[in-house]
Amino acid sequence: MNLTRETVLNLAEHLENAELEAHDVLKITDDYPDMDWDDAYAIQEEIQRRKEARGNKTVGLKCGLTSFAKMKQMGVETPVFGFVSDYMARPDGGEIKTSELIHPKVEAEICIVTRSELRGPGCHVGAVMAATEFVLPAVEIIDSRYRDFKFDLKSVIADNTSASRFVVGGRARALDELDLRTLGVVLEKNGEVVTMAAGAAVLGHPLAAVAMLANHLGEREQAIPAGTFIMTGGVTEAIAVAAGDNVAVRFQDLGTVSMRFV
Ligand code: 0L1
Ligand code: MG
Repeated sequence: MNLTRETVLNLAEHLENAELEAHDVLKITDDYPDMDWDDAYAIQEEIQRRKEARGNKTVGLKCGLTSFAKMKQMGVETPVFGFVSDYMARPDGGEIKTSELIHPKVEAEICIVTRSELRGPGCHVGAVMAATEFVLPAVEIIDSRYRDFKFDLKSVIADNTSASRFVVGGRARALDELDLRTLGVVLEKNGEVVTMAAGAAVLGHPLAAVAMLANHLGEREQAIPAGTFIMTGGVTEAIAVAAGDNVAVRFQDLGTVSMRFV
């Protein structure tokens, strides 16, 4: 690590305030170019600690930048990992207040809930399959705190991978009823199809993202506990939304997840 503990705490407060007050900031590596990967995840962990100390429960883990479309959109080549908190959840078919957000975008995600612990290193798709309780669809609303979504990977990790809101669909399915690679996803905004993809867009198989997450945590001597909700990352590029937009994402075999932005 290159940052002092005091700087990590200050940057966590700075980024979390930007999230909670819905204002943008410049990417933090502009001022801290020596920040390394461990510093970035330490800032994210401090944001998580702050939320939990305030009574917000961590309710899931997220993989980001896992699809080729998203990597191309953001000009990066490595997935990132973050968490979601209870207050970020919104009901399927419900409203999302844009006044609480900076510049939201939506992405369609295939998610799982684990039945048993996953621990890296050496975690692979087969191990994730064995540990999957069920699969369910979701839409993530990302909202980078960085001006114009301009960031580098370390800055975005520190900013909890732009986590902001998420909507989970109500139809869970067993993994052996699905082929996650060919599972089609169609994203509609205001009744028009704006993007689509199949599950294999996420690292060839969405569960590969979960294996990467387990291996990432394994390097930190942490594991994914049984019963964890995990978002595997957007299958398509993210789509910008504004007040007045209606979004519906149709997941093959998993139903539709919808929301309106007000
Ligand atoms: O969930 C995601 O893929 C977001 C990763 C962070 C980058 C972004 O804000 O697009
Ligand atoms: Mg995402």
